[in-house]
This record gives sequence, C-alpha cells and structure tokens, in this order.
Amino acid sequence: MQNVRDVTFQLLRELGLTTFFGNPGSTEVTFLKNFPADFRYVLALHEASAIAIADGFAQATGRPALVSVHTAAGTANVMGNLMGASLNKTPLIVTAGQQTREMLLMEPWLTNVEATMLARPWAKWAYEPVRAEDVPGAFMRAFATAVQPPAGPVFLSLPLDDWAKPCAGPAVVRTVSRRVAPERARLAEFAKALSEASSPVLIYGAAIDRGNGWSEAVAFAEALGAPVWSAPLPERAPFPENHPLYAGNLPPAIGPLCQKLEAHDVALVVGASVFRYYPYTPGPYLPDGMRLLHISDDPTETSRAPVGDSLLGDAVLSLAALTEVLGELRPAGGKALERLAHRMAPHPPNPAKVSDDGLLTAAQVFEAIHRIRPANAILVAETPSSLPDLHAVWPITEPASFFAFASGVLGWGLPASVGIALGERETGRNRPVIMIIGDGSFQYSIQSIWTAVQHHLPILFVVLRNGEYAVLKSFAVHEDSPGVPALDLPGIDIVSLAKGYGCDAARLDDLDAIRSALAKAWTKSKPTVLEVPISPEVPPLI
Ligand SMILES: Cc1ncc(C[n+]2csc(CCOP(=O)(O)OP(=O)(O)O)c2C)c(N)n1
Ligand SMILES: [Mg+2]
Repeated sequence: MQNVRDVTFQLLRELGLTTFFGNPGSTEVTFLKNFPADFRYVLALHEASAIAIADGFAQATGRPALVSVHTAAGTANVMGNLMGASLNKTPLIVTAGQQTREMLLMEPWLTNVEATMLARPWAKWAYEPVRAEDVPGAFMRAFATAVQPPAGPVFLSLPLDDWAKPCAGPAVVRTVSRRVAPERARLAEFAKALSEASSPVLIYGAAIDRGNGWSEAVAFAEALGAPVWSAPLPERAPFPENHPLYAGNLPPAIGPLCQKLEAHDVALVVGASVFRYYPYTPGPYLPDGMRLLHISDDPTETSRAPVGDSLLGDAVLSLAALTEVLGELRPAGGKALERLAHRMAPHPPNPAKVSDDGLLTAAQVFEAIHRIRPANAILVAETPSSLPDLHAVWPITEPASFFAFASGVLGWGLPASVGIALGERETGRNRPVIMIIGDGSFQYSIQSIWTAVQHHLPILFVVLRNGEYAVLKSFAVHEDSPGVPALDLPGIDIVSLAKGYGCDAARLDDLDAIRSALAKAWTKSKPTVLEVPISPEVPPLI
C-alpha cells in the first residue's frame, strides 16, 4: 500500500506544485525524505524570504506556489509576508511541520501550539488534518481555497509522523473556477449610470493586471471616453501609463483624493478597494453629488467601502461585460474621445530634480536607469520616500511589468523580485528584472539575494542610500511629531553585505558609472547590487 507521502507527492505533481520554496527544520525532514527528482526545493535562508519569493513566483507564473516552513518558528517568521500575500491576493499553500502526534498533548519542543490560530487572520483557511490519511485531501482543499476569488494564502500544519502512514491513492484531483461573474442586472444599472453621467471617471486597480485585463480596461475606457486613474499605492499597474486617457495615481489620503475627483459626477472603481488610504488627512470621501460605483471580487472590499454602491465580480469579466452593455445603450457610440493632456507629471520627464549637496537625487537615478533599461524590463519597487518620483519618471507601458507590495510590510520586494525572476525563467519570457529599494528596506529580507546568486539570476538591485528612514521623517512632519528617535541609518556597508552573499556589488555616485554598470548587469549569470548614495531629502508625504 502507498503511504501519505507517496499519495501527496503524486497529487502535488498533478496540481503543478513541483517547486517547494522554503526553509527546513526537523519537523519537515519526514515530508522531504527521498525528495523526488522531478521536484525542486528553492532554499531561502529566512522564512520571510521564502514566502515572498513564492509570492513573486506565483504572480509571475499566474499559478499558485507551495511554501514549506518549520513549525511555529517558521510560521511566525512568515507572518509579515503572509499578510502581504493576502493583500496581494496571491494564491499560496503554506505548510509547516508539526511535532509527532504521539507527543502533542504534552507539547514537546517545537510544538506548533494552536497551529491554525497562528496563521490567522491572514490565511484564508488554516487546518491541521485530524487523521494522517486526510493530508492529501487537505492539500486539494487548500489548493481550491487558495485559487478561488479572492485568491490568497492558505495554511496547513502537518504532523511529522503522518507521512509514513498507509494511505490509499490516488488522491481525488478537482478543479474549481478562478473567476466569479458579475450579476447582469446590477451591471446594467452601473452601465446606465455611467452612460448618463456628464463627466464619468474611472479608477482602476491591480486586479485588472492580475487578471491579464489591460485590453478590456483600455476598451472600456475608450468606449466611455473617461479619464483613468490608478487606485492609490497600486501593487500592479492596471492600465498603460502612456495612454492619453491615463491621469496618474490617486493620492492615498481622504481629502487629497477627493480633490482629484472634483469635476466628475460618476466614478467607477474596478479591481481595488475604496480606497487604500495611508495618512489621515480629513475631508469628504467624494466631491459633492458624486455617485461612486465599485466592482471587486473580494467581499471584504465591497463590505468595508465607506461610500458608494458595490458589485461583487471579477474585474476583467466585468469590464468586458460593461463594454458590451454600454454598446447596447449607446449604439451610435459615445461622445468623441476626449484625449487628455498627460496628467502624470512629468511624462516625458522634465529634467529631474537636483540637490544642492552634490549628491544625486532619487529622481535623477530613476531617470538614468529608465532611459537605458531594456524596453521589456520588469520593475519591482520598495522605495518608500521616492516612490512618487519613481512613478513620475517611469511610466509602466506593458502588462505585468510593475510589482510592489499591497501591504506596506517592508521585506517583501527584495525576495519577491527573486521569485519574479525565477518565474520569468520558468515561463520562458525571461524579461530582465530591476529592483529598486531603499537602504532601510534592503535590510529586512536581505538574505534573499543569496537565493538569487544560487539560481544564477541576473537581477539588478539598486539600493538608494540616503542613510535614513526618510519616509518616517516625512510622516513625523505630517503628524507634527518632532524629536522622533531611530530614523537614521549610519554605518551600513551595503557593498560588503552584497558581496558576502555572493553578488557583484559596487558603490556608484555618478550617473555615467551607473549607466555603464547597468549595461553590464544583464550580461552576467549573477545578480548585481548597486549602492547609490543619494541626497537625504525629506519630501512632503502627500
Ligand atoms: C516590517 C516593517 N517594519 C517597519 C516598517 C515602518 N517603515 C515604513 S517605511 C520605513 C523606512 C524605509 O526606509 P528606506 O527603505 O530607507 O526608504 P526611505 O524612506 O529612506 O526612502 C519603515 C521603517 C514597515 N513598514 N514594515
Ligand atoms: Mg532610506
């Protein structure tokens, strides 16, 4: 008779889950025993990196990914990026070993006490099978739960003595739908309100890019003839940012966001929450008299919106259906497409800001890299204080080519870029990956660059060394909170750290040197880390 491990590995094979992203411990060795040759284990040196590499890989391949960590210890270490995966809506199956069932009652060393509680609230489903024979079925249910909308991470706690137990196979393989269609009558109501609006406006969210829906998003915007904003702090770009209808990113604050929507009477938000706010800046949610319509496949987003009328449904299916209904309502077409002057300053860039201390500014560095990057390069960003500058000089013009966190949890972007590069290799697209990161952010999951070295990934990491947590200084100004300690980062030698993990690395403080280092980065079979000293600015928060 087969055992639980045989049946489970066969199921994982059939589900396409043949890559483990993880960091092992004693409670996992019985699972990993006689690791089959058609599986691979991508080792990360810390669980925060393991799960974010998996998140990047899942986003780049469009398929769920498997994460294996060590009992409570590993589960505790994945928590920040588990929250990240949940908000990114990335389907992940996170497993943690558990101590031997025989001893669990007395809680031996490394017991994951209340294992399923630990992963909540960020795991969509957290489970420890009640019987060893239920392990394969639990994986199937985990897979189905992770991919159904809203997609997200799930968690399994797996006692280490389950794997050798007898188990009848094969496991049942099931399929489920990954998209949920909008209610037709309500959609027609939305289309009617938009078609009767005197000045409609569209606000698109990351779900459109996740659903591979740029063409549907463009078709609907052009049919309606309305400007398109990106929802605040987007984790992916939903619309071509060089399109004449593109208006820019909405600010993540109540009052300032409302001001951007003035002059419109009906707004439609698709594939985002209403809204991702950050600092509290009071004001009305919407301009006087505006009607807000909202489409999301996430019932928590449709429930927690403070204003507006929501419709539960897949962003891309809804946009396609809306275009159809709009065509029926206005068979002769709408008013002529009003092509807006580009609102997203400054496309194409004006000369970037310069500093008066002789150091480069973040904007100058971004502009230099943007000008000479390969046209199909992927941008991964975790650069808190200079993110607005990055968006301003670097319009995203191709689908699935911009990635950031939806969560605000630092330590996601560096490992995610490693997973994205692995995913690009896996799919054969092989687009080059550029990761731009603050010197503070670089420290949280730094060991992920070792995984990039081991897998010969020619990622370019650009670390902006301002020697501070600049965005927290901006926040302190915004909150009128002088005298906050612990916002400076002296004495970090980023080049030595990067070399220590096996990367090529250099400290470069002029644009010519940066340009020539860039040209070389993609000819290598290892990552390059560029430490770029920049002027320590404290820009306004909003
Ligand atoms: C895990 C985690 N810890 C702490 C923070 C708080 N935090 C937000 S931004 C930031 C500083 C980022 O510094 P850096 O990457 O150097 O970017 P800069 O602001 O200098 O551009 C910190 C510590 C966070 N968001 N996530
Ligand atoms: Mg910094």
